[in-house]
Amino acid sequence: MTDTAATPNVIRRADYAPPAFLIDTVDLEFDLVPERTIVKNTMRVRRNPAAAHTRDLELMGEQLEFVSAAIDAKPYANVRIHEHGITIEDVPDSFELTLTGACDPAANTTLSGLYVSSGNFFTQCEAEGFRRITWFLDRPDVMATYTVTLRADKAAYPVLLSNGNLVAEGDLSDGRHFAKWEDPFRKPSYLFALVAGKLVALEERIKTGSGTDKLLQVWVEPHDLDKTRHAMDSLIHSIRWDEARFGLELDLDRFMIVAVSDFNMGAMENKGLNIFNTKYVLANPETATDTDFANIEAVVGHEYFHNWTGNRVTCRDWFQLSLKEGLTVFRDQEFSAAMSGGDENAAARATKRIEDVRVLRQMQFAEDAGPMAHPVRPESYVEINNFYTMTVYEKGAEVVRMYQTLFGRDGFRKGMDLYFQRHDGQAVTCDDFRAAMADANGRDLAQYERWYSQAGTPRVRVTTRYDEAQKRYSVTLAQDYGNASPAARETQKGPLLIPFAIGLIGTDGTDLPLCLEGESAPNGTTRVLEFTEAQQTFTFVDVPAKPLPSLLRNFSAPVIVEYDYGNDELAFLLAHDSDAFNRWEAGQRLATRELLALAARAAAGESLEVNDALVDAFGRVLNDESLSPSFRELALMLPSETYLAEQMAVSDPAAVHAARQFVRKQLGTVLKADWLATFEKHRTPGAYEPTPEAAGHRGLKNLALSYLSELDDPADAVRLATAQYDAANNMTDRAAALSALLNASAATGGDFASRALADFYTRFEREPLVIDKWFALQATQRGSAKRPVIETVRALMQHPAFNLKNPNRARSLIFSFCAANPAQFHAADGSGYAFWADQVLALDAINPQVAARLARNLELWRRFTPQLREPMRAALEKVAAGVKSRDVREIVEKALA
Ligand code: B3K
Ligand code: ZN
Repeated sequence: MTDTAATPNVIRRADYAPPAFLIDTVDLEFDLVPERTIVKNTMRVRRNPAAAHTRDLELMGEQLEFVSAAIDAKPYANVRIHEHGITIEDVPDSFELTLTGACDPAANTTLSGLYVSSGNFFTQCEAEGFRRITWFLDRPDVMATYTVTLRADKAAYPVLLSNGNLVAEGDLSDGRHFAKWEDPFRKPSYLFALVAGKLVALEERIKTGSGTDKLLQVWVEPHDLDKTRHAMDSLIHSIRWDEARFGLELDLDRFMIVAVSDFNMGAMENKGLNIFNTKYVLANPETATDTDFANIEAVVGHEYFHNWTGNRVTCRDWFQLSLKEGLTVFRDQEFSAAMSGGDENAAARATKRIEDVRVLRQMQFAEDAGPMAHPVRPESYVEINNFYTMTVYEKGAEVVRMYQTLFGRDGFRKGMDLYFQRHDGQAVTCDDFRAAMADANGRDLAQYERWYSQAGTPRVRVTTRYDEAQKRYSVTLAQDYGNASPAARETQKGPLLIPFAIGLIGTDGTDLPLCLEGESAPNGTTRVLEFTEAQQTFTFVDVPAKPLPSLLRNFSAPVIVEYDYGNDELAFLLAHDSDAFNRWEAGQRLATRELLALAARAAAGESLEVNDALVDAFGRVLNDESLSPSFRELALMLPSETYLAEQMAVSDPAAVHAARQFVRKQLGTVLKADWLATFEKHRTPGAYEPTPEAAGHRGLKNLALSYLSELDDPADAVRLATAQYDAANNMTDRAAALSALLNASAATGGDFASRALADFYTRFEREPLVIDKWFALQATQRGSAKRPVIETVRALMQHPAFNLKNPNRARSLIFSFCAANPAQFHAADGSGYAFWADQVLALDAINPQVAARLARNLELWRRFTPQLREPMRAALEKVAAGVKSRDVREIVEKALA
């Protein structure tokens, strides 16, 4: 069933060779039956003039039953079927090949290839799922035009969809019907899709910039039609934004989004037929939180933007994955910033930036520190699905963003225009993208290649010197890779081109005009220094008094900055920096420093006491009405336990938890009156609106509630949360209230949550995405010595609504506990790790891609305290001994190596 391989084969970028054959057209005919679907695949094949001659044609295929083969319509017997596909021996230079085979979608629990979910058919082909549907040159540099005919029982599958345009449909005998689709654009096989089943659509017709009519559809199961409006609006906004910002127009007459509840990831950009996890489509105020609404907008945008960055111009090979993913993440980040008002409003823009950087630092920096560390353009892989990573996506987006930081929006646009002018319709490389940026801007970007080829998180150490007599201020930057993991160190060759944005703040808190040595006049108050050497000094002249540096403004490069700020300086930056990102950053540095000091004391069994400077600084932010609510929410959120544990020389989750809870309780207690006032002030009465402003008020109000739930006497929090739970007209408030009740219960040993928890379940029993939240809230609750959360999780695994085969449900309970509840997961008795090993192995037999994600949860095991390291290693070894899939094997073998 699964991808077994005793010795995994390593695929290397250096071994790339063009395909021996090309396939120009593909004609697919499907007879859709859950247990045995017949696929007839007719291809025009020819030898590739750009490749060495081979006698045989090798096509990939997996889990397929062979039925027949024909060349130029005559049966052909010289074929060999094997584990990895089919060999068609001794073929002519140019021919029509017809292969007929069968697959079993009903038994396909991997959710790769053709599968059944809730009685409907769906496909997922990226990266290598097409070969589970039919034999093919299943690699992205083989691009063909597709015609697809779908035949199925009409009552069971009234809707039949594929890529492109519907060109024919009609009834057949025996209650069956058919639909024929043609996609006018050449595409790689990973962008193929079909959907068949009982679905309904929200439809909208729009005109795009050139005046062309387009049909937009969001397809869902009938009971979900009331949750499609936001996805449709997000799609329309995406189409408008891509026209305005990049001059890119929708190229098909019809664009479809389909929601499916069994899906391995977020969504998939199949040409004209995007398939989405329901989580990133379905929303109404009762079922979806503000975060869900924002995520839907971002993912709809992301997949839509792929139509140009990924589909029109695609990847030559999978090592180039960041060519489409990094670029498209950057595009969706810019889109979300614009939608939150960020094009006019710097504070709104900073909020989005802060959220993105938090994810990058917590997740991607951690990836860089472990055995899976790899460059944005990896050099090798065993299973490509393991390389849809934070590095390829999020660091990749930073690498794209830095072009814009260096060349400005206009220069970046010129580069994009040249990229499409040169490469539309092609399968290309990261080097091609860099060349377009370089040529459009008249720059040599040879050194910039290192951002693609070097792994690890760069560290920039900053020292400054003020020369009172000369009024000169010099800033010395030194770059290296700090304590990079061995996997990262192997790839490092030399210094990077780092765009380092800097400002200088005067004693009155305002920005100084900046004049670098050699310049005749000051130019702006933020400068992007091009830092290219291992060490470099930049000198500012005419600096009237010793300034305070604001470093790496707006996080202008994905690096760690080390500079010895004093606590008072950080408080000053938090109060005054004109760069909103760095205001937030100053608060985080202050909090991180304090929390790490407290964690060290907690680990040593010493008493804890919070520094007044931190409480004062947080109190000022809380009451600073000049700051937007969403910025205050972010600034008042302490760094996560996971992030803090990663900052320790030796990670100690229990000590981090003790320190962070202690500070939360102190902040809750000392600022109690302010939290209560904030809670009242930021209520959003009236009809729910998912706007960024309203979401900002709710976010700050609910943060106040969460701090209040930490108090020794949580009566206020319990009263407010209970009332909010009962009166809520939206999921954001209802879930936040339930979370506060769970927290107050854990903090005090009381039982304030059980009524609401039971109510929540019965109220939303028919809404799977809400029941996912019900599982996740319980899996991430604090728990206590009396009732460790693992017991709750084990009990919930027996709940009738739990289902390991549904990835969303597995993530809501198992992943939430293992990845989002570090203090409980890393219990000293190793019970969390034993649970993890059992679940990885159980999932491995069902769905290797999902199992491999969970498997990554222990990869940083060597960085933990010795007491935890041993049970972690034992759990990893247990998985290594029982693993079946190549996916999970690659992860655990790298972790143990
Ligand atoms: N391109 C898909 C991801 C496919 C993952 C395959 N394991 C979604 C996206 O990034 O838009
Ligand atoms: Zn993507």
